[in-house]
Amino acid sequence: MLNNTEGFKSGFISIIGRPNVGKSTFLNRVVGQKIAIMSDKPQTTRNKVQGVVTTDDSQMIFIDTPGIHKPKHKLGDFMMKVARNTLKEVDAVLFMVNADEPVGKGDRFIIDMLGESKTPVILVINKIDLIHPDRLMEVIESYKDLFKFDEIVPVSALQGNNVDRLLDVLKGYLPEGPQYYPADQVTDHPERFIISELIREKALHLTREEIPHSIAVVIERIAKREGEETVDIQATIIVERDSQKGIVIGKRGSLLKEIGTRARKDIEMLLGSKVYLELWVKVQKDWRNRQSQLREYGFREDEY
Ligand SMILES: Nc1nc2c(ncn2[C@@H]2O[C@H](COP(=O)(O)OP(=O)(O)OP(=O)(O)O)[C@@H](O)[C@H]2O)c(=O)[nH]1
Ligand SMILES: [Mg+2]
Repeated sequence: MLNNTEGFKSGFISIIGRPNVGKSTFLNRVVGQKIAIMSDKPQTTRNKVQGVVTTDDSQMIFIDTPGIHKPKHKLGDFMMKVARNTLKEVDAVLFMVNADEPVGKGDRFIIDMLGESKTPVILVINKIDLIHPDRLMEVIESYKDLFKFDEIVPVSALQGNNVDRLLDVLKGYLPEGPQYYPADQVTDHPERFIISELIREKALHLTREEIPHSIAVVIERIAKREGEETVDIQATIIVERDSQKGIVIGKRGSLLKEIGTRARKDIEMLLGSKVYLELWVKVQKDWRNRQSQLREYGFREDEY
């Protein structure tokens, strides 16, 4: 903790919602840097990802969480525990929904969860760019009576509409407190984790059906070349079946190459140096249901 100036506001804010509503897009938008991966596949985020936003008179620590869904694997159980546990330790909750979808069973489930806590809850209606402005009132109405929301704020995380207003509103709910992180720090996640996520993101974007969900990425080695600006990275993409391995590698290695090319660009942006990325693919049968594998790939319950 760096100081405890009077009048300075700070706090932790959980972003919670169904898969795919735009939680990670919102996090990246407010911190102004890509720290959480995004995709149009549900259940993209698997761990909690913290993003820090510091202004002259406040510091907000946002916690992006895995989308709430019915778990079908041990990995899913882990993801739901992560999302639920963040609710206990925060000063405010952003409950995010998609303006372009009707209230669903998943939303009601989350609302029941929120009922257990005394923390302020702000309903964030995201993706307003997808609906006609005339429909907005109707969408707000459909949520208004489901819960005693402290505020309802419509935004577009993708385009940035109304995001500043949401931050202003949110500040009003934060207690006075210290600056927890240095002003220039945007996340507490190690680079190693973000690098593995960026590789996973490209694999998600380039595959379909069950494959995106079957992928994990393990970084084997990161080393800066002596006397050069180049960083060598070796990573393994884990899949669950032999058939998936073939698909991820692609014809004569074409898909794996494309994943590597796209990931390298993002990693170079992150590290600010040239990157030489080497990717391997390995089968680990049914890893999403194996506790030991989950631990090895970084899904450690004792850390949450
Ligand atoms: N049109 C539009 N699309 C958006 C907006 N915000 C997010 N998206 C898109 O919605 C999809 C899901 O975004 P994510 O940020 O990965 O969603 P998430 O809620 O983190 O999803 P999970 O991690 O799976 O729970 C992506 O294709 C985004 O580009 C928005 O404001 N408008
Ligand atoms: Mg996400």
